[in-house]
Amino acid sequence: MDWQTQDYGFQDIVYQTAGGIAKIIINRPEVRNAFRPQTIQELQQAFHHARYDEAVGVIILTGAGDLAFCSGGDQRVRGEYGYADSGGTQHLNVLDLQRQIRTCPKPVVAMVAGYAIGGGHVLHLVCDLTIAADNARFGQTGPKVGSFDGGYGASYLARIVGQKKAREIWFLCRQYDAQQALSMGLVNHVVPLAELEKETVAWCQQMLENSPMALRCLKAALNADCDGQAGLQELAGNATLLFYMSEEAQEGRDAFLEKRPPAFTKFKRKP
Ligand code: 2NE
Repeated sequence: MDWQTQDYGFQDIVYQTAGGIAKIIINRPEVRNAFRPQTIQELQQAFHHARYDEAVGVIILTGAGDLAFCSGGDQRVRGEYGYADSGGTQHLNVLDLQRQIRTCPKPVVAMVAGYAIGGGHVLHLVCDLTIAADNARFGQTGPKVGSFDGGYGASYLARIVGQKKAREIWFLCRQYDAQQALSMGLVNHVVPLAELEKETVAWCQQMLENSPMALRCLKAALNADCDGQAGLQELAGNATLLFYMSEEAQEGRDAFLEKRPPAFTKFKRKP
């Protein structure tokens, strides 16, 4: 792929595009791509760009280098109630990023080489698909380092791997290799490290051939199963979007603007 780096002034991440795909790379390999608040803010901006870029249909989230996808929150800037930004304010803003990935109407694919650990494991988890290299290692560390993610990191994990396995992953803080992750449904596919990007791009290109609206609604529908009223809102937002595109809805708008009664009788009541 002829990746074009988009210059948004990012320091902790790299944002690239090519052939309808946006690739967002966490670029802090010296700390196994751990995130600090600035990293999360830049990731949020990058996902915003990818969402609103009509040329982008699929998004890849990955980490720089072969050693890690992401090792979670940067423990060096962890304060008394969150991760400190350059002004000293402490955040847990990765939770906002998780929701942004979930509600992004385009498929998000985690491309994992090396460690996806702690909050980095949850980031791959909330992506729609995960393609793993054969050197990938997965796990949670919270109970070892004085942290936990009781949101998607717990409940969505349990939806994917089952309650017993989710408790094992969190309570014992073990690491699992790519084949183990595949066997418990944590990842979609495992490939040799050298083929990771080629294979991930192939999966993205196959999705790009399919109906964007169908993919969008399916993502919202699959989310709605887990996300309660927020999930229903997301799904229903797509129903409203589709309705707005119809002649029937546009008749209501036009009638208001033209100061006349709406002529809805011409629209069939479908069985
Ligand atoms: C990721 C892992 C397993 C890698 O091990 P290894 O042996 O390959 O590398 P090493 O030597 O541990 O790490 C290389 C350098 O990266 C730093 C290390 O301190 C080391 O630095 P130097 O000694 O070279 O100076 N590094 C790695 N991960 C870091 C991190 N998260 N923060 C700051 N520096 C980090 C191994 O490094 C590991 O287990 N890392 C810690 C994983 C972890 O516990 N993450 C936090 C979980 S809590 C969380 O993410 C979270 C949450 O639970 C809820 C809300 C928000 C965040």
